[in-house]
Amino acid sequence: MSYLNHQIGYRQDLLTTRSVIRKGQFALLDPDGLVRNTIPGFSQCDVTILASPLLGASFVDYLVTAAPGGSCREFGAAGEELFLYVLQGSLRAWNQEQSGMLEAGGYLFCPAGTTLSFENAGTEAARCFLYKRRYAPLPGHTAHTVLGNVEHLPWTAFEEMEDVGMKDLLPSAADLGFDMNFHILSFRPGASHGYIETHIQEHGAYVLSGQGMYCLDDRWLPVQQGDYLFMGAYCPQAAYAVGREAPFAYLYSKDCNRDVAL
Ligand code: UGY
Ligand code: MN
Repeated sequence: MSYLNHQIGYRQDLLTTRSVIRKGQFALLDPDGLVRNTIPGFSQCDVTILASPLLGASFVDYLVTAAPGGSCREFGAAGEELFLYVLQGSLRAWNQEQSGMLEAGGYLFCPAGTTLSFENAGTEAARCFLYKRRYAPLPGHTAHTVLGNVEHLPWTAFEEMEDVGMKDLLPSAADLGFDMNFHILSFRPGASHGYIETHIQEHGAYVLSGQGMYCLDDRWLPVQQGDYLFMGAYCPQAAYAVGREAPFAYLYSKDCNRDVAL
C-alpha cells in the first residue's frame, strides 16, 4: 500500500522500489513505500516517520498530512528542538512564544523548552515536514523561536556558483545559540555541487522540486520531487540537476556551531 499516491491493492506491475537503505550511511526513501505511523498528540493527521535513530540519524524527520480539522498538540519532549515546514496548504502553528499562519514555504522553529502545536482550519489538506532533535546547549547562549517564510528570504550563490541558489532559514550563522540550521539548495538544470562533500554533519533532505542524480557514498541514484534522503556523518555526497525544466531543489537540515564531545 502507498497512502501518498492512493495506490492500494494489487498492481499490474512487478513489485519494485527506488528506496535504498544503508543504515548509518545514507538512505533514499521513495514516497511510494511510505506507510502511516500513529503518533500520540496528532489528530486527523497521516504521519510517516522518515529518518530516525534506527536508521542511524541523531534526529527524527516526519512527513505529516493534516486533513481539514487535523491538529497536533504540545509536540516535543524536554530538551528537544523542533522545526515545522509547510510544503502545501496552510496551517496555524504556535509554541509558547509565537503563533502564525503558515502558507507553503512557511516555517516555525521551536527551541528546546517549548512545544509545537498546529491545526488545519482550512478546507484543503496541508502537508508538512517536521523535525526534532535533542538540543546541545552552549553556556551563555540560547536559541529562540523563529517564524518565517522562505519567500521572504534572499537567494545567495552557493559557493560562488550563480546557478546554485541557497537560503538559510535560521540565523545560526550569526548566533551560536543555534546548534543546527535548515537550508534550501536549488540547482538550475545542469548545475551541480563543485565537489563531492565529505563532512561530519548529518543531513535529512526532502526534495521540493525537479530531478537530480545524487551521489551517496559509492552510489549515484536518480532522485526527484517527493523523495527523502538521509546522509549520515562522513557520507560522500553531491548532485547534478538533471531535470529539463524545474530546478532541483531540496530542504535540508545540518547541525552546526558545536565541537565534538569526547
Ligand atoms: O550544506 C551542505 O552540507 C550541503 N551542501 N550538502 C548537500 O547539499 N548534500
Ligand atoms: Mn552536505
